[in-house]
Amino acid sequence: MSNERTGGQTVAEAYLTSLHTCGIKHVFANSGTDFAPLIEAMVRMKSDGRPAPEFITVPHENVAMAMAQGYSKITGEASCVMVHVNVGTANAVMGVMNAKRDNVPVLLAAGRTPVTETGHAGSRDVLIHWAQENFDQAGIVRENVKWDYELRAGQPVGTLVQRALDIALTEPQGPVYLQLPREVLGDEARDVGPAPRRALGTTPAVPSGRMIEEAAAMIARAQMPLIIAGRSGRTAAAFHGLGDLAVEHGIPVVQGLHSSIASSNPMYLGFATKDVLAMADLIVVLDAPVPWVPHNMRPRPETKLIHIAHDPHFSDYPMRGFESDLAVAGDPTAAIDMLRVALRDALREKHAQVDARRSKVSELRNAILARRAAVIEQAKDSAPIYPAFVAHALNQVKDRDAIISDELGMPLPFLDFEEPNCFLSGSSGGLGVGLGQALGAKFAARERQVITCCGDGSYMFGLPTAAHYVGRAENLPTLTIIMNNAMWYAVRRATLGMYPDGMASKANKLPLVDLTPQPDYEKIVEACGGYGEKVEDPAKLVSALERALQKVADGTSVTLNVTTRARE
Ligand SMILES: Cc1ncc(C[n+]2csc(CCOP(=O)(O)OP(=O)(O)O)c2C)c(N)n1
Ligand SMILES: [Mg+2]
Repeated sequence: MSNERTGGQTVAEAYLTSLHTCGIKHVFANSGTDFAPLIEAMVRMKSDGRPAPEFITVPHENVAMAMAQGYSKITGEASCVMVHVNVGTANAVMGVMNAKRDNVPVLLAAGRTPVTETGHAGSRDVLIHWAQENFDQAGIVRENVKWDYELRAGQPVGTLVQRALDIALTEPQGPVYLQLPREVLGDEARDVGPAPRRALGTTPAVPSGRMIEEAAAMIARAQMPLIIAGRSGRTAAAFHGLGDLAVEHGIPVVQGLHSSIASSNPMYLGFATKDVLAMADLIVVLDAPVPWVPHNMRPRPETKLIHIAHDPHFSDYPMRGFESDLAVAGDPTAAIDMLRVALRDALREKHAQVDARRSKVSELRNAILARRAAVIEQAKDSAPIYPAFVAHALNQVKDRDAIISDELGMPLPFLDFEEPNCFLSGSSGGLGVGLGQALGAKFAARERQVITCCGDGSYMFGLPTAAHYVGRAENLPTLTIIMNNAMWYAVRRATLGMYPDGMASKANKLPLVDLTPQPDYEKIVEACGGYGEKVEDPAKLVSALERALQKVADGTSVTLNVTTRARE
């Protein structure tokens, strides 16, 4: 074994080279004693001028995983996080769960505490090396990753990095986990494995033409088809393609937690409601694991249902019972294009029907917009500030391609988006992702405005000191809007939803809901070189937002602590 400068390269060096060759430019990292061979390798490689990914210091794994998500969602590329052995993995687990449900291709790597007590340069040399050994370290994350493996002595690290990324990037995409033992990283690299000869992942499977014809025929037989768009808008082509399909064929679209169509599209009807669902006699569920919540609303029993997704049965969900008449497997982006073309034939004789539908949709849309305007009108002078009014103010000041990293508090039906990849939400609800996701997005698109909208609870879950530290250290200025209702409103709503006439509904203060006394949240960013303001008066909101966005444009991170009403 040799890890002398003049000797052969170490596995750690080969690992860094392999990441670079596979297109990983940055690693969001939180280090420990297992990183010794990597840090040595980084310094060696830099002094030799050998290319390697840039490692970003992120002082909490939760923030690192959230940054990876923001980065991948904006670039469409794989991202990489590296953490310290079992304990770092434990802190990263919630991020892994979020990445799994959002289908984000993250390579999470973790060191392994040395397993030998003597005999290697990397053998145990501090007390914690005994304490940090688990019988099954990957077991901590196994349920929530697509693949996990431990690099063994003598194995080609490049082959494993490529395999990990191939699997993460293959649809349905998701996180993978690679363990890198310290002794192995410090060994001399014998066989790195061949460099990749193609783009990693696989070309997504295109839906069968026959199934698309069948879907088009079913749509043509319907009086009032409806599209429920889930995550399809994560590709720009699908975002624009769905808008074009809807307009060309007069099919209304509602969406869930993701932005899948331009808010100004004449066929866009906001979010699924009981009335909209009941109106449809055919629904196309486009890449949506949970198109509606049956406990609260469902389509009519005779309504035909078509599900289109890479895996329309969402086999990684343990329990899921949505009916379907047609399940089409394949790339939603391709499906939209194919359906748009197939519908030209299928609807050839149906102009009158399509026109009637268009005018019905336009009536419904006008009613939605009128209701929205009425809420804003009623809210405009009211303090504490209505969340809908914050959304309305934000629509006025944000750039057309501004990125919103959302985590509770902001009522989505009031936010407008015209471009794809402007709205980053989380579907699995592991709180604490908003701030880090915004940083990852800014890292990926420094030229764009990036704004976190989060509840006061979510702000604390997001580890603001760690997040604002990274914002300053990496020069990633963002705006954070705290929708501060001084409580965990979602918990209150859940209690009153389950027991509308229960004892809790009559109590003044509920246990486990209140978040007072409140910290001066706006001061936390100031401790990290940023600027903070508290906003209590709705009349001052727009000017506060404008001031904040100007400061962000000038390079300073800003937090606006907005006192909001406990309601949607
Ligand atoms: C890691 C984690 N812990 C706890 C929860 C449960 N939870 C869901 S919403 C919520 C309250 C969030 O409060 P806040 O961000 O202030 O938003 P609000 O509900 O007040 O709008 C909690 C605690 C969760 N989803 N994730
Ligand atoms: Mg709150």
